[in-house]
Amino acid sequence: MARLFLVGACAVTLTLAAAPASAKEIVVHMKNQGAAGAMVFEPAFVKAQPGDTVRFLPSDPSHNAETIPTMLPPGVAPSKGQMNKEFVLPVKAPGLYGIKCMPHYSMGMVALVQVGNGPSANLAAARAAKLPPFAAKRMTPMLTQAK
Ligand SMILES: [Cu+2]
Repeated sequence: MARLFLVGACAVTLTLAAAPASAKEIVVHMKNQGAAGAMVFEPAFVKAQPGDTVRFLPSDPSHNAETIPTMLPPGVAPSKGQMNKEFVLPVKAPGLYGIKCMPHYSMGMVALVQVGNGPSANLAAARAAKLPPFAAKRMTPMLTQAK
């Protein structure tokens, strides 16, 4: 009986460790028209904590979300969502994650996800990344706010 109780207590501990009570779900819409203009992620600058879920939704057609390889925390592999499909960005490692929509990258359709409170290990690298001019125009103010 005592042994069963211990096993139960361990299972509860493991469950709590896997899914922190504070884990949040953050939704980013992929839109043809938003407050910041045409072809936008909304919101475009997102702050998350490790273990949160960042969900990119195809609110309008003809978009995708994928990581910008030069704007990822050290050791994080690039990931890519399909066209017109939801994309869930894995945010386990702290740092900055640059996101683009492939068809509208040159039109400035980019987002930035800051995971953790900073300072991000890849802040300098992310600021140094070369982006197409319209993408850089939207990304630069977000990188200025990012820590
Ligand atoms: Cu797009």
